[in-house]
Formats: sequence, C-alpha cells, structure tokens
Amino acid sequence: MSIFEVKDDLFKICLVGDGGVGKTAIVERFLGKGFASTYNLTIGTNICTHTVDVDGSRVKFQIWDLAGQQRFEFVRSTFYRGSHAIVMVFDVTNPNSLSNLHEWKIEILKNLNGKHENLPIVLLGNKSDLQHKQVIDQDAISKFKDELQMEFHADSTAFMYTSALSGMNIEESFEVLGLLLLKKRDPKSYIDKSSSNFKVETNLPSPKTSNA
Ligand SMILES: Nc1nc2c(ncn2[C@@H]2O[C@H](COP(=O)(O)OP(=O)(O)OP(=O)(O)O)[C@@H](O)[C@H]2O)c(=O)[nH]1
Ligand SMILES: [Mg+2]
Repeated sequence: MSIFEVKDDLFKICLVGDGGVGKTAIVERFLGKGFASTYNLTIGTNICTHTVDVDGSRVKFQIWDLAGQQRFEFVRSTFYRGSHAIVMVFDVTNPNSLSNLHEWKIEILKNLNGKHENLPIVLLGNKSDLQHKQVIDQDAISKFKDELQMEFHADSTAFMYTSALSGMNIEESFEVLGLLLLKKRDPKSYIDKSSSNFKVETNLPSPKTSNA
C-alpha cells in the first residue's frame, strides 16, 4: 500500500491554515502530548494516526498536519489526495490567517480534483485563550462560514473556537469531525443513533465559550 492509500476503516484528515496558527499544537494536544510554547515550523507534513470513540464507534484518524508556510505550497499539493475531511485553522489574534483561508480553500478544491461534494469541513478559531488579543470580528468569521457552506454543504461543516494551550474544544472538534464523517459514510445509521443518544450541531454551531 502506498503512503497515499488509506484503508477503508481509516479517515484521512488534512489540517490546513497559515504557518503559526497552531495546527501542530492542536494535533499534539489531541494526541495527549501536551503543549509546547516554542514554534517549530512543520516542513512538508507530519503524519500520525489516532483512534477515538465517537458516538459508540471506533474512528481512526490518519492526520496530515500540513506545513502552512508559503514556501511549502508546491509540495503540499500532493498531500490532499484521498482526504475524507479537512480541518481549517485560523488564529483569532491574526486577521490575515482568516482571510487567507480563502486561498487555502482554493488550494483544497484544486487538489481534490472535484471530489469535494459534502466533504466534512471543520473550521477552528485557535488561540482563543488569547481573548484579550482577539481582533477578528464576528462578521468576518460569519462571512467565511457562509463561503464554506456555499462551497461544500451546510450539513457537512462545523465551527469551533479552540485552544491548544488550554486544551479547550480540541477533543470535541475531532469528535464533531468524527460525527460528520460517520454521518457521511452511513447517513441512516447516524440518524438512528443520533436520535437516541447524541445531538450534534453540524450547521456551524455557536462556539462553546460564552464570550466568543
Ligand atoms: N497562546 C496560544 N499559543 C498557541 C496555541 N496554539 C499554538 N500556539 C503557539 O503558536 C506557535 C505556532 O504553533 P504551531 O502549532 O507550530 O503552528 P503551525 O500552524 O503548525 O505552523 P506551521 O507548521 O508553520 O504551519 C507556537 O509557538 C505555539 O506554541 C494556542 O492555542 N494558544
Ligand atoms: Mg506545524
């Protein structure tokens, strides 16, 4: 099996967003490795796997944590193939990191060769522990949410504020992602399960924090 092939029971996820927004920190927190305050930029991509329980099912993620720096644009194009979902990350203290997600969206669409219909997308506003420095207004976020919903599908998108530093919403974001993937794979079973014991807002839910 080549590195680009993914087994049936594994979901390939690409994390995208500008250099420094916290993609690697999010993944490390998710893997239980804690938080490092030093910035070691990713070169190319880091790949890891992690299995979690989502709504009673075992969900295996194969996570491709892509290098966000511009200079890796060329090499990144080869990494999207076969992705089952995308996590788009911006830094709530850096407006450019949100506006640049438009370019990331174009890069994703280009490299998925049209295979993006109903692609689960989770948008994360990271570094939300730095609320005193938050400069991005809600309108800009709402606008980009609308853009994602237009391009993909309202039922396959979700938004959350996260902090890799505090751990806020890190596990929850992957849980939401897992639910979107399970729902896409088996809509009937998902509806049956979700009606009995799990409720998730897939249509770009409000952040879990009250002041977001
Ligand atoms: N305060 C705070 N700092 C964070 C958070 N997440 C990441 N950082 C810091 O932001 C810097 C960049 O984090 P990385 O995870 O390396 O960023 P990246 O998106 O992987 O960057 P590239 O690999 O270049 O694409 C590091 O110094 C992290 O410690 C967060 O939630 N809160
Ligand atoms: Mg990184």
